[in-house]
Amino acid sequence: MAEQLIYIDGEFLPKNEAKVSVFDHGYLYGDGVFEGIRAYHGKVFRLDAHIERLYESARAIGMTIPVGRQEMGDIVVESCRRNGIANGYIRLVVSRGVGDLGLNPYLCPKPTIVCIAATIQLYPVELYEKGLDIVTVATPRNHPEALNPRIKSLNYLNNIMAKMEAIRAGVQEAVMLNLQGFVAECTGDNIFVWRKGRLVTPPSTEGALEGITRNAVIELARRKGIVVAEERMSRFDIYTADEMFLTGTGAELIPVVKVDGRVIGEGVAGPVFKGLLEDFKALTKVDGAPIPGLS
Ligand code: PXG
Repeated sequence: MAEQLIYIDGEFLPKNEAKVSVFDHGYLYGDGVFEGIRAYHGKVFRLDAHIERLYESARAIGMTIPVGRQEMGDIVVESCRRNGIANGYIRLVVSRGVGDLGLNPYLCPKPTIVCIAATIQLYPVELYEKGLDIVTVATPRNHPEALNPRIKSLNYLNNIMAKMEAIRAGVQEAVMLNLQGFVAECTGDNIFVWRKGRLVTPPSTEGALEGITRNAVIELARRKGIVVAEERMSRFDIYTADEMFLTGTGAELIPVVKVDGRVIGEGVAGPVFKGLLEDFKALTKVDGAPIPGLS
């Protein structure tokens, strides 16, 4: 395959030349926002929703992205086209840009835009069949009035600390609670449980990112007549669930079969999960912004 080309501020550069300044506040302070996006079958899945969330995150941190939404969408599609990515993962990053060594973002004249079109494998492939064994961790999700989890910011330390706890405990993923002790989300995934005939997921006000995969799953479930509730959830609701699964652009849909040593449901990927996974796969075939020459 030809050398990977990375978009940086208006140019496509070969991978080994694609570099950002050490004075960029994305690097110095984690000051910036990003999106993780997937392409399936030559189409960028839910591109408009990702662009919308990126601009909302930017507004929330008081950063004006120097290109319009249409152009940003074109950057994503063109990054896929140039790299021959029909099925893959796109990382779109807008950082505060180059400034000096002080925190002050107003001294950064222009945000830096980077787009990487590549591939990703978040969890080992066999776990998509077998299901994850996960734990609740002590690190709480960020308080919304400190750094709102609805902002997809470059500041992932909160989630990274939680992920480290999970890995040190010998599992792949962490259930994160909010400061009130209610279930928020995992480190890079939203949480769903199937319990007493309803599909339940925490609302974004409990400390969850409003995931694009999550929203797609909610739509698909409702379309087939499943009752979906966005509802405050405690660990009790997880331990007593009939099924559990996670959703995210990186993870896609993955079953969870054990939490904190409790077997969830029958301890295998359940029928509600399997049905929704089929529907999700079908959706990725038809939904998305076409990549010229690849769709
Ligand atoms: N919560 C958090 C904290 C996330 O970071 C999600 C939920 C799911 O949202 P989407 O819109 O993707 O359905 C995310 C997304 C990675 C990786 O490299 C993480 C995400 C996406 C892609 C890759 O770990 N997280």
